[in-house]
Amino acid sequence: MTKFSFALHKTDGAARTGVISTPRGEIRTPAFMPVGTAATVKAMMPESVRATGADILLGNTYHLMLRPTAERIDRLGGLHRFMNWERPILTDSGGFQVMSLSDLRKLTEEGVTFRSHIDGSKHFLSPERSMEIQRLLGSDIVMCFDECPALPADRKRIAESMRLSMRWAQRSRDAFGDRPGHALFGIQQGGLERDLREESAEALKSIGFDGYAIGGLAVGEGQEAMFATLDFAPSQLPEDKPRYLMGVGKPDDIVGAVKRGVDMMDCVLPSRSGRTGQAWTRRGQVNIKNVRHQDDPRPLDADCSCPTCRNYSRAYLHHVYRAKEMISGMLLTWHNLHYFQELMQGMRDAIAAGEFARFEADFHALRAEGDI
Ligand code: PRF
Ligand code: ZN
Repeated sequence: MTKFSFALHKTDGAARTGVISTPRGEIRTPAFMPVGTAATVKAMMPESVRATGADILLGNTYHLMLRPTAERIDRLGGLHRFMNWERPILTDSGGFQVMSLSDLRKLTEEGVTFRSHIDGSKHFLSPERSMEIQRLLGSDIVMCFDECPALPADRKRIAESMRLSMRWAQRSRDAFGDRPGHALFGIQQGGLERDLREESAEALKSIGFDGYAIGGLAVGEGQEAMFATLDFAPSQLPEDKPRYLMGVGKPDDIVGAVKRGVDMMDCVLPSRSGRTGQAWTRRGQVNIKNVRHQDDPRPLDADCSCPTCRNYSRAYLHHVYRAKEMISGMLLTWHNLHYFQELMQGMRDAIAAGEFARFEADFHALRAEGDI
């Protein structure tokens, strides 16, 4: 059986390209993971998600434990079977979503008690319970249970939270056990501070993980501060293991993160903004709601090969958005996911060719031209 492994093929500056091998298939890096929170990438069939170029999806412990529950998904054959996606799935551990979505949270050394945002029912998550849920789901890449303060926060709060997350990382490792073919990723915390990030990286490395995430960024600090942190954080983590920047981001965030040594990312942006009338293209954003599109026979992006751009006009996309037709979210999400995956493929090719600097310059130059 294929075990979980990571092969680094080429580096260009700090940027890296390679392949993660799992029993459910390969993940080409740098990789963008579409978000399938509730066992669906909203508005997309799984085969369509694959057609955009995705190698792996992200699922959420928090949402699935509340509805339809991990035990039910297990009885029905696991998350892959349940949602009809046979390729790799990474699941987030729940702590971050509890903090951002649930009501009435109570955090202790043991774990976190909270009320569901759906029906107010009471639940408990701990490193041990999160590992159990992610095992019941059948997740290929399991995330440690962690906690992360929104920024700005004071240094003392960030340090204490990071140290709690490191104790939880050890408990996650112990509870995960030895599961060949499945991976457990540690999550670095420590806000924007180099020494706290270093302390966190050392703690994780001494426990030992199959991959290492950079958590606690894109939580209100802004792109400049995030990039300043990414100037040192990836190099504090092992070179021979995948590095995953959680919850990032916009196309320019993604390019900047890859430039600084990140291998994996996830974000709701392409799917969520597809449902609110926002399209992302190589020339920048298009707001399909705008009346200027109502008589426009051109595609969203004449250079895009996705089904939306090959077959539909801006006028049609504008109309179905205005008419609140379901196909609106479907067509824009497909285009957005296609664009994000094409961006990743472009970066993988550029790194392999030793031309990442040129890729980055072209990326910014085309967006600066404007007039889309
Ligand atoms: N931890 C976990 N999930 C996350 C984050 C984190 O810090 C973030 C921060 N951007 C997004 N998702 N477990
Ligand atoms: Zn398109």
